[in-house]
Amino acid sequence: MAHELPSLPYPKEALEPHIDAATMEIHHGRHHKAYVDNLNKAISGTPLESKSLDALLSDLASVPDNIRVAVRNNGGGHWNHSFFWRLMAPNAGGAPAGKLAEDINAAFGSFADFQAKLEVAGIGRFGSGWVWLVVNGGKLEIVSTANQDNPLMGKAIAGCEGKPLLGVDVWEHAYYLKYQNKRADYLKAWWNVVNWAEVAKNY
Ligand code: MN3
Repeated sequence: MAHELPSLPYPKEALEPHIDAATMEIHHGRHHKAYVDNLNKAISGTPLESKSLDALLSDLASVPDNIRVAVRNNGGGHWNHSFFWRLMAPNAGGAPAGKLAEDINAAFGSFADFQAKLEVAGIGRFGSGWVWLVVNGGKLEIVSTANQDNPLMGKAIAGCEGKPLLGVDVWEHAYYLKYQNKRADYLKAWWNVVNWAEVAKNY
């Protein structure tokens, strides 16, 4: 079955003023849609059509050479954005609770230290990519990937591994309309929309 663009779990203006409606509309309706369409085009007529997206991305080595880059970029783009929309919510933000909060404090020193480290990783990603909180071998880690790579792809391809709990898109298309070149301001604002209940569910 063909991959499908998921609906946004809230209206496009719901994350205002932190993430503007125009950015959400273009990001979801054009960028994410293009990843879905191009993934479907790449795997059309191949046995990969019946594989789940997670299975495709965690075994890119088995994808034929001639479509591997297309599957990596567009399959990664589809996965990353489907994950990203659910990590945000209106009237969200604040701080995590429970075991997730305790483990973040243990791994990074404090919630504020965790936020600072994630912002540094996001600012430090040259060009386009993502910054992630993952659990890897039972430990929480902050990692980043280029382009539409993600930790599911594994160390050999993405340069990191682990189960993503949270991911922030640091491509310019995620923030340029409102924040222009100020990625640091976007990352600071993003804390106001993070849906900690969803992050905890991923944990
Ligand atoms: Mn994006």
